[in-house]
Amino acid sequence: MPIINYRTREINCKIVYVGPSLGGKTTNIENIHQLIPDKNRTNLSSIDTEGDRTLFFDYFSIDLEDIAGFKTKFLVYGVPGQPYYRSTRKMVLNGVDGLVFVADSDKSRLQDNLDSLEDLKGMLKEYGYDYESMPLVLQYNKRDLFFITPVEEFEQVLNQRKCRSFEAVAIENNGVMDTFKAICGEVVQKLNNTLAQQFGGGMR
Ligand SMILES: Nc1nc2c(ncn2[C@@H]2O[C@H](COP(=O)(O)OP(=O)(O)OP(=O)(O)O)[C@@H](O)[C@H]2O)c(=O)[nH]1
Ligand SMILES: [Mg+2]
Repeated sequence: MPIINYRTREINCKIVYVGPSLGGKTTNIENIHQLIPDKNRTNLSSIDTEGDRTLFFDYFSIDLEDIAGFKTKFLVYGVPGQPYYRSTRKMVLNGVDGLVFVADSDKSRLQDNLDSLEDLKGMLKEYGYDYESMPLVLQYNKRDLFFITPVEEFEQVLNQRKCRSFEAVAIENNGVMDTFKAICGEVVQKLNNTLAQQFGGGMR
């Protein structure tokens, strides 16, 4: 549920990139950040990284135009994928409104993708969030590699909810914005439903 502050008339929607370590979450976030005009976004903080591996989290926010008199922001986070950093991942997931699961298409990492999804479901449950109704988009990244998990297999084992999914090559900025737009759309749609329930009207 997005944070709606009626006094300051602000709405914050939190989008979190999850998935196995080295799957491409930070690469997605860096590319999105670069494509958003400076005036509409904060700097990107990649807090505590070691080489390619995020040890804390990635974060930036985007100011949208005022919607229905509310200043609306998307807060974009990327968690650390390494199993060891579960407590940090869980902290970042607090208050999440939408998820992008970045899967690594490298065939040898199929089990890591499955483990990461189970870990995610477990953390959402611990917060009392409903995985089945949470806005979620899947991204099958690294389609440029030679030995890759076929999309049909990913759809069967990772996408039982039949969410929207995208193939991507994040290092070439391929599929990155399509994925991001899809999750933004889902989050706004859910926000609309919430506002409509509360006021009988929503956002356009
Ligand atoms: N071949 C290939 N490499 C990619 C692609 N996307 C990202 N990478 C590379 O994969 C490595 C890991 O990418 P990151 O974006 O740091 O992965 P991450 O999911 O943030 O990893 P953690 O922070 O450890 O959870 C980097 O060397 C990227 O350049 C892709 O589409 N194809
Ligand atoms: Mg990272």
